[in-house]
Amino acid sequence: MLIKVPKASDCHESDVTPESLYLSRRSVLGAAVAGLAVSSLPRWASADDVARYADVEPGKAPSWFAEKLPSTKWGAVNVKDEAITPFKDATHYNNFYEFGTDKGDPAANAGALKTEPWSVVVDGEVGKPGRYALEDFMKPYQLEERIYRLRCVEAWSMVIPWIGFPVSALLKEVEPTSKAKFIRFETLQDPKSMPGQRSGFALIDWPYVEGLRLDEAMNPLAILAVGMYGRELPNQNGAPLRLVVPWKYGFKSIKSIVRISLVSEQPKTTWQSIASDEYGFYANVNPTVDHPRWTQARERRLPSGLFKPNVRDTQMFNGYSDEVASLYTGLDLRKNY
Ligand SMILES: Nc1nc2c(c(=O)[nH]1)N[C@H]1C(S)=C(S)[C@@H](COP(=O)(O)O)O[C@H]1N2
Ligand SMILES: [Mo]
Repeated sequence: MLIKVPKASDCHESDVTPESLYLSRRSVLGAAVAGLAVSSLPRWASADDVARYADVEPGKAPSWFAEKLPSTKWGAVNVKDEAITPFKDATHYNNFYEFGTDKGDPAANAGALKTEPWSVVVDGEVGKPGRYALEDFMKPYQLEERIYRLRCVEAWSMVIPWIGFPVSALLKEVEPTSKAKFIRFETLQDPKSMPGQRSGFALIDWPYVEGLRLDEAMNPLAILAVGMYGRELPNQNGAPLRLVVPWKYGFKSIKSIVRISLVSEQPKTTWQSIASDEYGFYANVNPTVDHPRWTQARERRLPSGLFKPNVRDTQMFNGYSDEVASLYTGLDLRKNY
């Protein structure tokens, strides 16, 4: 990716929101106070959540989304002691090359993306292939909130509260055959609404493609997200359906998915095809394997100013070693980056 990395300084902890701050926010009551449309807040939202989501712009969630919002608060694994990234940063500092290569381009341009109606094709090595309208595709799944770190290969990171369901639940539903070894995802291709796909910037061979080994996809941390910050996904974050694999660099978390295929061969993925010496198929977050052009030992946790950079050490598997390290026993992570 085409980036400048500010010089990393020592890690400091100012980005951890003190417990006392959350406690003092308990007095904040009612969604209206926060300017949030009541309908866009999850049922479980507490006064704390109202404060935490204070800058969230209300969405226009389709009815199936509101009906499926989780009734219990947290999923199994969450970032507990790190502040959630403000909604404004999470929605205005994006990588979504279909809408342009600048960080502000997706927010500026993704409004043109039509996410309703939306259909998803499931094909390949599955017992139950099909093309589904999104609301039908979603029927079997219970939504839950997962607060995950997101670490971009460009050495910045965020903490985002997603709403989604495990990829494993999808796999159970579509019944992979014994030949299925990988799962492949494809983003919408629509040059009419995606200026990046019609520009002369022909680095990417559209559509954007990503993939996982089947056992990685089965890991409970891997989710398909349909929402964030208590509302449906903003277009620039990959509406209406995206992958989130928090132990891997952000480019694995493919946005605006229209096709999910179970395949026997390792798929050719977008960034690996562009520069295989810089971006691998695995793309596990690994502070000990540097990108050829910059270190991966540290990261800027957004928001982070040029004059007051918020830098922290990058963790192996982005802090999810307990959950995922066993997927890679015996694999040389230096070769399989
Ligand atoms: N289709 C598509 N998916 C994509 C990208 C993209 O350019 N196109 N960028 C990836 C990269 S590099 C990152 S870091 C994350 C960013 O997700 P966010 O904007 O929601 O933070 O999306 C990933 N998914
Ligand atoms: Mo990224």
